[in-house]
Amino acid sequence: MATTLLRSFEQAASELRPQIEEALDRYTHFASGCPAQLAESVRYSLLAPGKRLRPLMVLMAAEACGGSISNAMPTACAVEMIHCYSLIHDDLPAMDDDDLRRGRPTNHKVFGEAMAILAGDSLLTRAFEIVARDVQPPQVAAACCAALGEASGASALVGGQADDIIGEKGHAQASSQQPASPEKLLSALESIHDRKTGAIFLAALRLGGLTAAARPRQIDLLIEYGRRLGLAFQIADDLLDVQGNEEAAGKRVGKDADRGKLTFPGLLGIDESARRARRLVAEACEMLAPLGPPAGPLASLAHYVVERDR
Ligand code: GRG
Repeated sequence: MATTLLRSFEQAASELRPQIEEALDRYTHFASGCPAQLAESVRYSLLAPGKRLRPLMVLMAAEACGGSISNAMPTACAVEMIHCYSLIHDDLPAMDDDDLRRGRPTNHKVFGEAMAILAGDSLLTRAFEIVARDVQPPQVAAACCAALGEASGASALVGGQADDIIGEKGHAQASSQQPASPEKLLSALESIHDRKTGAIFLAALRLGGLTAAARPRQIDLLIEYGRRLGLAFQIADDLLDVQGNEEAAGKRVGKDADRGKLTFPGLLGIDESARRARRLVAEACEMLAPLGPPAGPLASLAHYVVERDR
């Protein structure tokens, strides 16, 4: 079953990814005020070989609700741009300080810290420009902008990142004092990931639904699917950091343990984490059942998320 679903994910993704790449390329030809070095820095990270999971989610969610790929494409690109901005900024020395991303040296290693910050800023702002201008009708564009702003703002992506940074310092101090209970640590970990990873996943699914003029019930189902998918993705990401291979992953592995970071395998062990991820995927797919065959690609994506090696 899972092998069939994985094959069907590869097939759907191989049809959609070239369309996503073409649109991302088109959307990053900036007007004449943009310095060549800044454009190069933006395109270096955005057009690097990412998995394109979030834009695939937008497009597959739209299809699951009877919408079209062409209507959903601007929001798919906007979500990928916000994701890419967050990776560029996360890799900076002031944040996670990484030197490898998507199999290449990180943006600041090539263009310098200032240009990396500005590339992230350009991607974040371009995302909203594209949605406001290219999504029709205007009420849907406004709803998409609001959902994107919420998911990438201080109470979600940025807030989760801030808590992660605050937590890393607090964790180091707390480990010399009274240790927190495993339940408390698990709930703190889930809260950070709900905001750092989950919020953008949910926004991707919501935006896909909105561009397809989905009914509220359809959006609710996508969100319930997305909650479970987001957590499964994060558990899989933590497992890859323990068991993965740097060449396949295209980023440094083993760094969570090096930094004493709170992770799912660290709290639950490898086997229980893997079981939990598979259970979440099964539950996620159950949520899609009422959407019928058009939601098949989303089900296959959920399986890919826990089976992937990068
Ligand atoms: C700087 C505001 C700000 C936020 C940073 C994205 C992020 C928040 C941190 C990155 C570190 C991390 C491990 C995040 C959680 C998982 C994640 C987002 C992994 C990368 O996503 P993939 O695997 O990457 O979909 P690709 O490169 O394939 O798009």
